[in-house]
Amino acid sequence: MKNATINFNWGTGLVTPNAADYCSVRWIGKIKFPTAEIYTIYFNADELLRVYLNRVLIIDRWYYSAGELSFTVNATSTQIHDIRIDYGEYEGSAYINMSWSSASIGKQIIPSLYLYSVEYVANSPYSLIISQGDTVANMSTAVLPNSFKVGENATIYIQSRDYNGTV
Ligand SMILES: [Ca+2]
Repeated sequence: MKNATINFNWGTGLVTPNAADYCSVRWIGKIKFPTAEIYTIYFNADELLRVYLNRVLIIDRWYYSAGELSFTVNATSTQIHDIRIDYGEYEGSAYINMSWSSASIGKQIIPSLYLYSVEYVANSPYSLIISQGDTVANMSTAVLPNSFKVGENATIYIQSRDYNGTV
């Protein structure tokens, strides 16, 4: 799904096509700045949030919280930056928006004109079709190893099933 801007207020309604709570959304794209100056980028979100700019983790609030966080970018008008936004919702109200401001631009939702989508795999010969269904917790199973040891890798198998028992 492509979104023109990051500006959502779901209230207590559905965040994804199937879930209002205990869900997450990832946006991956590129961002360009219209002028060469220092920008402040604002994220106002309820509740979990991670933001990567040029593959560097800038905001790391992956726990229950809400409200606004910001960082600054010394921007040029030519460079295009990678941006990744991970958002998660536990319960209750849910929202996220992404704004910017600079000396010449008042605080505003970052316009779609400066946001670009990217494809995961360019020129792939394969088409990818994903069918989404509701996962039912009490029909799903997790298989754990007999023991865990600190410092050693462990493998956990999780099979989620829908109401029909379909894996
Ligand atoms: Ca919430």
